[in-house]
Amino acid sequence: MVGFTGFASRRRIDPALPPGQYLERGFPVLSAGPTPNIKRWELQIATETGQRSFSWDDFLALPQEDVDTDIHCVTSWSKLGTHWRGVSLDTLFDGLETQHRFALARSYGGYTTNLPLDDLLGGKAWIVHTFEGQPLADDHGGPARLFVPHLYFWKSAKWVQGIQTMPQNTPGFWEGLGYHEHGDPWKEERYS
Ligand SMILES: Nc1nc2c(c(=O)[nH]1)N[C@H]1C(S)=C(S)[C@@H](COP(=O)(O)O)O[C@H]1N2
Ligand SMILES: [Mo]
Repeated sequence: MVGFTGFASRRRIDPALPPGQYLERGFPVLSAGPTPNIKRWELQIATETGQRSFSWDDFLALPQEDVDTDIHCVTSWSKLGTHWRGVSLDTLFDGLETQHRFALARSYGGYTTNLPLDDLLGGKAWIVHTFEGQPLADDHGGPARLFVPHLYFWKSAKWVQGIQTMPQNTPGFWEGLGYHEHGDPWKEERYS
């Protein structure tokens, strides 16, 4: 029956959609500023005890993982079954000690977002460079973005330049403007 294949019924019955989300088949671009012009890409991972930096070649030489998962934007769209490839944050933090419980990701262009370290480690977050088998497009954060799919997509900083651990949960860009410090889509942690 035609009526049961419509948007509203799909939204009601699809158990993969968190509350208040609708299914998006395209891939909207949401950027708070212009796409930065990155001349020489370098990634820095820093704690209070040490720092690692990776050139593009260093980064690609690390163990790569394929991630098949859903993504959820706080503006209410979700995409199901997306495919990404990149490096786990566990790999990037390997060998760095920290007592800190929080982290701030910062991007080329100045965007920042904060999150508990627990949400970055333990196989939950990556820095990805490939989407659906293609190099990540510039407007989606290419050449590489943070990817934290279990949280709302604003935590997935595009054009990521570095991740720094912090003793306190200092707000990033959207968090400072009233968005939730954590952002779990299943708990609808949209605003603070
Ligand atoms: N550097 C940077 N990263 C960012 C943003 C941004 O404005 N700048 N927007 C965030 C928000 S609010 C969302 S929903 C997603 C959007 O990613 P997309 O444009 O690839 O869909 O990127 C997040 N990462
Ligand atoms: Mo967003």
